[in-house]
Amino acid sequence: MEEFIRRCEECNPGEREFIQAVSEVVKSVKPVLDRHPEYREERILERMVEPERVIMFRVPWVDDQGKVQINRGYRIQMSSAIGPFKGGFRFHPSVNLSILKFLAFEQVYKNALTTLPMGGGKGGSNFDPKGKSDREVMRFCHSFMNEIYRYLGPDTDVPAGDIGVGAREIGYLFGQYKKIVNEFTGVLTGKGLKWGGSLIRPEATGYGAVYFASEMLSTRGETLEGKLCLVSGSGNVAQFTAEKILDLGGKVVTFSDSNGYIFDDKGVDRDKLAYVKELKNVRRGRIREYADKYKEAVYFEIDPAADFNPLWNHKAHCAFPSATQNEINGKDAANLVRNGVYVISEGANMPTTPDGVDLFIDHKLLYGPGKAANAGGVSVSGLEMTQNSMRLSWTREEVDNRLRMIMKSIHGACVEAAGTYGTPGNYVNGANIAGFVKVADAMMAQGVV
Ligand code: NDP
Ligand code: 2IT
Repeated sequence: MEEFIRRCEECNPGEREFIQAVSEVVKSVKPVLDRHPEYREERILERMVEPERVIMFRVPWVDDQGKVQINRGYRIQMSSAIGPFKGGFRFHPSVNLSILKFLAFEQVYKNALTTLPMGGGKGGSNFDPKGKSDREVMRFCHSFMNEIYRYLGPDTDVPAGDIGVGAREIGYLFGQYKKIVNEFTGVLTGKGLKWGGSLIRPEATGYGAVYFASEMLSTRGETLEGKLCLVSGSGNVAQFTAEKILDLGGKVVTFSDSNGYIFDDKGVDRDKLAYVKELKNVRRGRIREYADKYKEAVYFEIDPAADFNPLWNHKAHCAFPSATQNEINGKDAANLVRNGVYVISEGANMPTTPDGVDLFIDHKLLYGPGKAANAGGVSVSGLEMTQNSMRLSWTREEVDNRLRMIMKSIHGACVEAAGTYGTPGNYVNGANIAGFVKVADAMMAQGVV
């Protein structure tokens, strides 16, 4: 296994996040490979860490001053073993090959867990939508689609949103795809409700992460009622995580963005949540403004150079990291444990560093890793694809019920796989093993392709 990781590092130099994601899966599935030598014989793992296809391309566009701007676009088509490539686009200045490969790799196992037929992919650009006008975002999205459209299709590769890609960006991307291909198809998910989108898709990741936390709590005969919750981020996932926590009787005391976080001792109520949605989705403002409006809240800057994030250093029962990768390091994890947090449900992808993950597992916390806990988003994307194929749309209740059932089934699959391989209660092993076995068996059946 060490040799495998070493070779992987050699083939993918400098890809820190990708190696981090691969290492975790390799560690989890070792007992599966020991029990099933046929996976080793067929070199399943070696094949899984090599994307089926990587597309990198120039994205030129013209800004409002008439100046030419150039960004880099990517699509990682990681695995189509169990369905068309599926996974979001991320637009953020930090985007690079390593980050997108880690996301695409995790997406493969996540999508396998959803019970729906979806392969894994991820894409995006180092384009920063912050501070750009709607017209600039539109011109960028159109240019991005001018190149990537030829690799997409409702039965080939179906992207969606992620950081920096929401309803506005999906609209512009879809418009250009339709224009070029001259077909109205379900080639993207997260579409507007009036043109092929699914009810509950915006809510799905956050709601799903809370349903997953409820499932974990139910193993101890508990619910979210009365639980004190820390939420990071203030974007799509964070907002609907908070909404569902409120629905289930919990209390949310934090939100953040890349500059800082607010702590609201009185709790975020429905009105305050509506304010955050308007602040972030309409005005595209900063979370600092929350503390200007609500005097009971305090705002703290986050120092990116500090070795811990003070958001994770408050007394609470549950934590819902919903911003970005590696936002909880070893020290933050220790602070969470010390403050009594015993439920962690990851809305973000890989938000906890490996030493943090080990600490949660050693302390036997209810720790739901991203690829299980945040699978609700892509699950409802899968349901959007189904509705598009059938050319009809389900009600809110129908989609929400299916989402709840899927999260319950993912939880069950994790518990079962973890138990089968001798690590009961370890959702990291459970998610990695259950996802791996499904994809590996499909690859075995399809031969060396
Ligand atoms: P949004 O763009 O809506 O929101 C992202 C939030 O995270 C913002 O508050 C943003 O702050 C903050 N953030 C982003 N990057 C950083 C950073 N480097 N450091 C600190 N804060 C940061 O994205 P989503 O809510 O959609 O995504 C959040 C997480 O959830 C990501 O990890 C994503 O991969 C994951 N996810 C999303 C799904 C979805 O359906 N949208 C599905 C499954 C997982 P700021 O405004 O300052 O940038
Ligand atoms: O990380 C993820 O699962 C997403 N950003 C959602 C992907 C999707 O295709 O809905």
